[in-house]
Amino acid sequence: MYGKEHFDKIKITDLEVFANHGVFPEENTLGQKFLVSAVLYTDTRRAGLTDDLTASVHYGEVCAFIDRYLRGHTFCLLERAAETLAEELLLATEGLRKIRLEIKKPWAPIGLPLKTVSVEIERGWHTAYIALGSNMGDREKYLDDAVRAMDSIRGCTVKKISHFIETPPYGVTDQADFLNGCLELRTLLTPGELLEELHRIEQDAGRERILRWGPRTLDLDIIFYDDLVSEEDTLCIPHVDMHRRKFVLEPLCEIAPYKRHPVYGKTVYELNLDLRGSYCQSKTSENSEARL
Ligand code: A4P
Ligand code: MG
Repeated sequence: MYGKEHFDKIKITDLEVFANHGVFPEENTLGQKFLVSAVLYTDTRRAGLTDDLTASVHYGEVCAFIDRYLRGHTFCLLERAAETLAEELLLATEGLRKIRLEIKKPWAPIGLPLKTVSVEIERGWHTAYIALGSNMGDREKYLDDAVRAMDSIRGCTVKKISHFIETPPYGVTDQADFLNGCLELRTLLTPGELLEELHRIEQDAGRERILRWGPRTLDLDIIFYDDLVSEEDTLCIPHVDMHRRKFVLEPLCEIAPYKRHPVYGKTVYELNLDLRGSYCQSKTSENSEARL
């Protein structure tokens, strides 16, 4: 699990559900016993102070949901049952930030005596910041469509959007001006899955990868994903060059000024100030060189 937030826990232990999951056809027809345990990560403080159930996660409803879901579906694998159930619970339960889910199968028909076999997973909501850019065609429409497309991905909700700003090209400077913006995304996707979705949205916008840093209908980059540090070539998070890019920091500063870069230790606001400083300095030194 990424991030450093701490939550309270509501625990459900060994909820018994009679269902039909398994790779053998007999299992799918006869059914068997499953035991479900869950740790629900949430904030119980307000419920603790007010004694108001609606301020907390209702464990009775969660149990009923688990029972209904596992009896209403038939999966081959415990992995699939756990994965889909965890996702459905996170989508359906307000205030549920993370879940640890274990599904045990004490009667697993493997022809050997065992106490139980189980699959345990932990899933939760993450916060990602995405930079958007376009310098071809109807730039505003490309960015607006991209915001809508991101919001409609299953398990993704756009929480904040910056204004879009006009910026001169960075890197390859011999091209049209860009329209840039940033947004905050609440997501259940892993960083890799999120990148795949962003590539699909870029492709739907007719994006062609001809020249690195070249003109594009739509560019979507992951700037932060919680406090994750990932150093893979195909996915470098935080974005490797974000601290040098005014066209990223300006709009990001509008929606997340106090978000702290997990490696440099500075807030977006501070990084933006630094960039302005160095930008002014380089302008000054250019001018002083010109005067000499
Ligand atoms: N990749 C690695 N890390 C990431 C990440 N955090 N987010 C990989 C997204 N992708 C990431 O990107 C190349 C590969 O980077 C991806 O396949 C992915 O696996 P790309 O989008 O195919 O190619 P690109 O965009 O041409 O290259 P790059 O290096 O991503 O360019 P940038 O950094 O996106 O910069 N000037 C202004 N004013 N405004 C702009 O928006 N944009 C660029 C492009 C240049 N100049 C600009 C702007
Ligand atoms: Mg890119």
